[in-house]
Amino acid sequence: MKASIAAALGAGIALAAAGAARAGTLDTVKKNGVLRCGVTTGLIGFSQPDSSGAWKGFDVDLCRALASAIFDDPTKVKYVPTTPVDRMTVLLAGDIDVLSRVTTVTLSREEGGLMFAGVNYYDGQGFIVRKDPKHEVKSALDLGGASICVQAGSTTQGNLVDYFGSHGIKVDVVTFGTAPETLAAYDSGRCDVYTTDASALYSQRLKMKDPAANVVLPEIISKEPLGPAVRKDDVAWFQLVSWTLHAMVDAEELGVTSKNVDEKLKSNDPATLRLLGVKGDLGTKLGVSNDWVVRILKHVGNYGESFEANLGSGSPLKIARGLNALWTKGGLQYSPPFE
Ligand SMILES: N[C@@H](CCC(=O)N[C@@H](CS)C(=O)NCC(=O)O)C(=O)O
Repeated sequence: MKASIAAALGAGIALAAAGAARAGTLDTVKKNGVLRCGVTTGLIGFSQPDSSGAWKGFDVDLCRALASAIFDDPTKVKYVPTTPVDRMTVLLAGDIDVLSRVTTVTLSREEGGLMFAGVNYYDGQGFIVRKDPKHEVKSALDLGGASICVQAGSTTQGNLVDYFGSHGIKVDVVTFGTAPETLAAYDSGRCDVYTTDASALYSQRLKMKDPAANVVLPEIISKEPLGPAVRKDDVAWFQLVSWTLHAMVDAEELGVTSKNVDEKLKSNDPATLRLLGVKGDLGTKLGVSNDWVVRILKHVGNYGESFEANLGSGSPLKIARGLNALWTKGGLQYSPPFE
């Protein structure tokens, strides 16, 4: 091995070790007795408090899964609402332990100090317009001259400029600081169009005066892989968050659910026994108990169960699995092996 390569590798290993030693997020969480999870200010299906004030949703389930793995108690979470503008500052300042809120994985965000632990939802940016029999809009390419409401601090704004700019179409972009303001502006007729991640359009449509009077256009103009983020300085914490996501996906693939997990402890499938910690010591090496995945599955469920309950057939959103189906069913959700 060349000396320069060896030196670079050595430096990398030293840096990783220093990072892991320095941050100790898992120890902080254990000491606090609660996980501080950054969520949205309210987005149905992903993170939204119910009528009793309890946070519910697909991104909330990741917080609950982590709390289950660490404390065997999904309620040991403090939810911290964040906006697209302040979410990264809040994480970098150490005010939350993990950010779990429809945030797109991008290089500049990682360069800015974040590390994404994976992708829990493959999304893309879409448009919603009011149905108008006199002036039917069938495509985003019909939107020349339209005013478009968009929330600041999102990838959405840049994609919009790129898309219409590259098609030589002039539009009027109107920016708002919060989701309720953006939605209210569109719903009251201030804008002709509302744009954000397609999943969020289905969610926000439920809050409109007359949801059925609005239609989502067919174009998806960007890639929005959404995932939980942590600070870049704690590799061990990053791995726990990352493998929590994987555990939920792997459980779905292996057919282990919240309902049958006890039975599956007696399975004769080696991959299932390793995932559930009956064989090996994968959990303790991550800093949690060996039955951490059993805890996640009992309290939260596998990836498919969480998807269906919050976003899919068991929810008001009725979003199809699409790209978020397992890789074995034509989608992109794929867990590396628990070995
Ligand atoms: N995925 C995009 C967009 C995220 C985003 O701004 N989503 C809006 C959709 S409505 C949102 O979550 N708003 C809720 C809030 O601000 O609390 C990003 O990471 O920039």
